[in-house]
Amino acid sequence: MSIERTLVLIKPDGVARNLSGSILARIESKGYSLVELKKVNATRDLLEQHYEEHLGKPFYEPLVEFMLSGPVVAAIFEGHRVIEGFRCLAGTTDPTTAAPGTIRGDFGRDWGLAVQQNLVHGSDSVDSAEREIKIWFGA
Ligand code: DAT
Ligand code: MG
Repeated sequence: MSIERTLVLIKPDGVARNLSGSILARIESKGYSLVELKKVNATRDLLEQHYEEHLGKPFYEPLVEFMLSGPVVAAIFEGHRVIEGFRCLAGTTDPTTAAPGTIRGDFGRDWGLAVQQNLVHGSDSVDSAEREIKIWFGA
């Protein structure tokens, strides 16, 4: 068994469209356990830490602005292989082509903006999960 924890964010588009409950229900239905949950207005400083790997990319500034545009829901989920499992449930980055049945594929699409508004974030490795959980929830 490899019990992991992952950071899940419901981005401002998901919160504004009242999809938080539906998204959290899908994660719980797959069998992962909710450890922590909060609604937050992120600060630029927090987002710059969270997205440091994307600094300098063309979508970086629109991404940070989008994440500042409204509250997000931050959650920690736990379970065996939850990092990979949640990313699979979320679907690929571009919501237009994310597979039907995934969160992004079912609820999202490309709105023609500078950044993909794709409803959710999930950590992509054990190291990122540990780093991101500290950023959003503290040690
Ligand atoms: P993911 O969220 O699937 O892990 P990522 O870490 O590569 O994707 O990028 C972070 C976010 O930045 C992503 O959820 C949406 C936005 N983004 C990524 N690539 C993009 C692109 N080519 N054009 C516009 N927005 C993009
Ligand atoms: Mg990522």
